[in-house]
Amino acid sequence: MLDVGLVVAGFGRHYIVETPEGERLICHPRGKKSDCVVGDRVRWQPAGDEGVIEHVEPRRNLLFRQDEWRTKEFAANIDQILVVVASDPVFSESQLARALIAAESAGIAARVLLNKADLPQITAARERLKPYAAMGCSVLELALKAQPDEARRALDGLLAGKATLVLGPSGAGKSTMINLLAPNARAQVGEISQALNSGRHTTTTTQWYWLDGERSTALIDSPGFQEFGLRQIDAQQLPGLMPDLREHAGQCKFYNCSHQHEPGCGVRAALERGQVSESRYRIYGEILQELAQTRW
Ligand SMILES: Nc1nc2c(ncn2[C@@H]2O[C@H](COP(=O)(O)OP(=O)(O)O)[C@@H](O)[C@H]2O)c(=O)[nH]1
Ligand SMILES: [Mg+2]
Ligand SMILES: [Zn+2]
Repeated sequence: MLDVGLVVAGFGRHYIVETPEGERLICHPRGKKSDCVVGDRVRWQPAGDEGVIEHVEPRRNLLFRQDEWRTKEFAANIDQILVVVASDPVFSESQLARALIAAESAGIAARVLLNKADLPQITAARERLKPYAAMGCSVLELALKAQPDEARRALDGLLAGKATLVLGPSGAGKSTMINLLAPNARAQVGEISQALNSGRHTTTTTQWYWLDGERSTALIDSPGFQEFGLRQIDAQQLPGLMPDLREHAGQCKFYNCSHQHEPGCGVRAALERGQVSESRYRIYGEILQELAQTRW
């Protein structure tokens, strides 16, 4: 009988696997293939001080991004995604939209945390997020650093008992949130990760943090928000993954309407009535064009 474990970090072909008892050790996949991601449940067996991963259990879900050249996984088996953006620095709406489309495509619930509510730029940021709230996406406004107690109270219930993948641009407040909710975060990354990380160019990799002693609530911090390729998505599926467009696509004259130039388009009619935002429609067009490009 092989031991079970949870992949809590990955560094190339080195993975950190956590045992049910909470111990962490370095594991390597058997053979050439290296197909584990953080959040995977694996079967492994000891090999000296380290371990060999023999088998990856079937995944409940997998969030990934794909550009023209490669696929990059964020994490597997997650309960929800929290996209953290801030009033300052100004966030890219395109990246936000892409993250939500990827979540929808993977069947994972997503919500938005708008951080730095204490800054005057909050008014403009709130305005930019209105179409998201209007299409049913939950937008939570907080000040993780300026009002940490209030932030903690707001987040505790949303996160309890779940594994939440935290995504967002640099400077939004992801580390602030992890340090607020997992005060021993640095210790959890631990010496193993630090050793594996030293000498590498990138110090940012996906990390799994437990927020409670019972190890029932987790935050997963993952880089890669900046280049959110969606090449895995079929162009025809795209409107169905954008709730505000989807709502009006049923009114189109043509069942395979691309909502670009066709007559009798329900989405463009909604755009004209102001029920679909200009920016969302523009982002849709940009992604559609990307997906229509031939692959090599
Ligand atoms: N004004 C303000 N600054 C914040 C708040 N939360 C975080 N910051 C600051 O924003 C900067 C970036 O935060 P950090 O957590 O490192 O962002 P990350 O790159 O997403 O991990 C830091 O200087 C934080 O102190 C907040 O609620 N209000
Ligand atoms: Mg950070
Ligand atoms: Zn249409």
